[in-house]
Amino acid sequence: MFKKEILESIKEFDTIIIHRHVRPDPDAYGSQSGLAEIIRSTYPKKSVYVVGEADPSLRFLAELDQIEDETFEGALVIVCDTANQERICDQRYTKGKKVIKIDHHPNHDPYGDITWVNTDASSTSEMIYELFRYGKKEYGLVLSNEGARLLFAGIVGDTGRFLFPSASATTFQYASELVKYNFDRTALYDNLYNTKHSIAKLKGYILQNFTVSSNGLSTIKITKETLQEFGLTSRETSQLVGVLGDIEGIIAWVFFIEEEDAIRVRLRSRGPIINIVAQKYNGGGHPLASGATVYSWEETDEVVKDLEDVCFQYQQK
Ligand SMILES: [Mn+2]
Repeated sequence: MFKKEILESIKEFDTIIIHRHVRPDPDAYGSQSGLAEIIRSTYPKKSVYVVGEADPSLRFLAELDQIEDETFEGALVIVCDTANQERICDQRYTKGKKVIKIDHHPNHDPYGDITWVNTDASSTSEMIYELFRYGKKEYGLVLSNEGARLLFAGIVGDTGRFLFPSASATTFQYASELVKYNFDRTALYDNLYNTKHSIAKLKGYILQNFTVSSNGLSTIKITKETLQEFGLTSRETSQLVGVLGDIEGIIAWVFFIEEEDAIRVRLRSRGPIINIVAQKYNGGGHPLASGATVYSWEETDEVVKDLEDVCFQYQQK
């Protein structure tokens, strides 16, 4: 139903502007640019733009467009992979005539004129591929090799290379269809999983220093000084959060990364529902992978206490 409405809107508008979340990841880039690629290939006469702040480490996926405010007048705006309005990168999305939300995070903020949310989807890129499959015949949608590369990258990124429980039979089916397109998968993986020396060394530091509580919680605190010592920014550490995922006895873990004026909280779990804790501390996300923000080290102790409770409850089951 939503898919039909979305495709009708795409057909109707001449200018389509596609957004995604701040601090983009491969799924944000993949769904945004993959959808743009489908629309451009299908309707060459339409003006399609992808907007938001660029992330240099994801430039191999796509280049973004710089557009004037006026471009938004009468335009269709599609926001991919973004649960809440504050996280939409480029807040001019409100200037469009119609807004569509396409996302796979819990729908706490159902913004937009059309909201298509599927929390069972591994990634928004998977949903975009589903949209393509749905409209292939009736709307004559075209998916180029480049579009397939982008969507595949998004799925790979959000499933941790098909490792997370979110990778369903549908995910594998779509992936098997996407790899039939002609793109260089090896080059894509090389770009996605190319580790800088500084990141590799911080990874070593984390693996040497982690601890585990009796409830199975591991807590990692990375201060500004540590970041400086390793020559890294807070943003660059995001790819390290999975590093404790396969360690015996750890059922949930949290990274506190000190930034200029806040402490970023990255939460991961192998069972306990941790997004309820994230929501309590200016954040949110998926039940087993979410993020939050606190403003002092005292507050991080509160977060740890809440997480210990959640892990304790989980262990009682
Ligand atoms: Mn995503």
